[in-house]
Amino acid sequence: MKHLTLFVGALCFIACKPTTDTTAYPDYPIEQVNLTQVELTDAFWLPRIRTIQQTTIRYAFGKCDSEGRLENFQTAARVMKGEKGKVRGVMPFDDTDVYKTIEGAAYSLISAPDPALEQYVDSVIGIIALGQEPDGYLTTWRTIDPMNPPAEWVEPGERWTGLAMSHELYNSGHLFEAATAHYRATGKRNFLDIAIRNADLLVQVFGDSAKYEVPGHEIVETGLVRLYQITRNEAYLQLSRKFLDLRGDGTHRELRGSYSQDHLPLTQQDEVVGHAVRAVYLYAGMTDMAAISGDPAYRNAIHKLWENRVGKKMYLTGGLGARHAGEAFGDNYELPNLTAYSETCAAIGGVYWDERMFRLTGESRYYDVLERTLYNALIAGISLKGTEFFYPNPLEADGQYAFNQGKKTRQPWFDCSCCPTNLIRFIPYLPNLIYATQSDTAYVNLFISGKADIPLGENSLRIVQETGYPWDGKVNIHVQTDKPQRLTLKIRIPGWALNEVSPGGLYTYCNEPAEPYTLLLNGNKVEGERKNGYVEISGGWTGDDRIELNLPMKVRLVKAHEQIAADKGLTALEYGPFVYCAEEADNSRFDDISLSGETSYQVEKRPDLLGGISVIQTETATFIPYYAWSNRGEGKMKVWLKTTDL
Ligand code: FUB
Ligand code: ZN
Repeated sequence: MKHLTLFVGALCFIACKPTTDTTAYPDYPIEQVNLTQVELTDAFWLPRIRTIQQTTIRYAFGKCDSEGRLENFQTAARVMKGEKGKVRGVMPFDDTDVYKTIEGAAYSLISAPDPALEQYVDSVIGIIALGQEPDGYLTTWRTIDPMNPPAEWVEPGERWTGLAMSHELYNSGHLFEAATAHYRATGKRNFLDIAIRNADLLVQVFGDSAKYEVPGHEIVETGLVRLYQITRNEAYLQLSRKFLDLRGDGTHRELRGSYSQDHLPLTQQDEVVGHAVRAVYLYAGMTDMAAISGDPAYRNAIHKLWENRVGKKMYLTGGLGARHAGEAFGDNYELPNLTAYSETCAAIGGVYWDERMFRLTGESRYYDVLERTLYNALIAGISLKGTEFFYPNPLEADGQYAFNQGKKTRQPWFDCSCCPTNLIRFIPYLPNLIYATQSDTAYVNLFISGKADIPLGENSLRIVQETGYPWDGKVNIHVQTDKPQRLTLKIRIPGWALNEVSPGGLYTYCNEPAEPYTLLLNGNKVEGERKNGYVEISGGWTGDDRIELNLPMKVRLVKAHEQIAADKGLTALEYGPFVYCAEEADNSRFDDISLSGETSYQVEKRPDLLGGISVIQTETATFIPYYAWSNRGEGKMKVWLKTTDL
């Protein structure tokens, strides 16, 4: 049965009025400025968000339909009525692709209202409701045919059997994340009520004091918190906390080991380990708990984990996960390039974690890593057209190794399509990450053109950003208030503009920096110390003030820590927030490319190439931003290159 109708209407990128209380994360000291308040005009991000809205969401719903993900909900309904049924698809978490596509659609509906899309989403939610059991249980494969799971690595049996791999709680987690996003976007309860019925069942089953189970693939922890933040039902928060507290505690159950971050109590963990996506979702959940409960043990642990990640286990691109085996983090400094895993989902999870760390601490270093991931490992995951994807994101391709689920280039979809649908849910969510507030302080964290109406207690602030970032380092920020006001504005100065590749010293720049940044307020230079990475402008705003930030951009050469064996004797190129690479398509003598401190590196704008990029040009080679590679078919690629004199 075909469910898909065309739904993309006219886009009208206006900031719409929130239909519900959209106060996000009231439990963190710092709050996001919700995307309902932000209207983008940005030349880099707006086209990308539009591509997701106009192409990728429609495409993914089509795949969910043609590959049986929607049908599974209907089959589950028939099975509940006594008929026999067969599961379609090969993953126990295929249901989540439907949820995640709704989540992306919901965020997109806030910035671009589209009644046809909203109606289509409602019809999909109606189909999901069919597959929910009367007591709230919702995992279609188990309802349809519990003795015949879709994959051989899933244990057959009744509900909750083999939780380590069954993905029943992972399915719930994505359900909660998507349903809360949909409720915030539309004010409708249809999806939220499905989530609440499911969460109430989880509370009943897993909240029981005699139950000592922990989820397999984490995400239900953050999902429950999101649901708590909307419903204020403390049972959801308590269950999330219980899942965290039980992990790694072998008193009542057999531990699953480090693949599942289940080898030590979480508050004693200090090394990021195991399945990378599971891990970063877990650490985001721990950060929620540190913020909400204020428990210093969780706070202490997440700081140590974060330092380990960025100081010893992160790719230059922000990518996470060194090993294909187990889709996992490697040992400290184990960061191979050709065989890097760096799953797109892990980059996205890393960003979700970084953003929480910022809201907990107010330190810009978390945004430095977030930005590095965003412009490199994360957007590399999707093609310029929006319909081809990477699952792993290696930093080298030799034209031989089929790194992307058996292919040497991007693929239109996967049997396990976690990465495409994660991009769908993340990219339209991005406007939430540009600004933040704390009492009478507003933070500018990302440089993205657009307008934002920023509530600050009794007051409010309108910010208009105009910038050519990330290709250009000049940012004009127009600050408007209704009347003169005393407020503080904190503007993030990116680490790359301060000669720091990333916190923790895993990578360092090895050529001369550009000129220092400058910041002018109404034409006058703003001097003074940065605090926590921010230039702070406090005091009386006149109602109409202009800030000009200039982040001089220059081609930078980067070296890796000497303990990263894979990068020994090699150097990489960066320009602004971008990591660059050499791709065979631009370089006929690809195998001869080398870098040197003496080489002259020219930056050239190429509006005609790869959707409009700046290339770095030397006498013998052309380099493109890493995110743009593999949009011209198979071929070789390298981020780290032989270096003659550095
Ligand atoms: O298990 C669900 C998702 O599938 C994981 O997050 C990905 O790593 C992929 O294995
Ligand atoms: Zn994935």
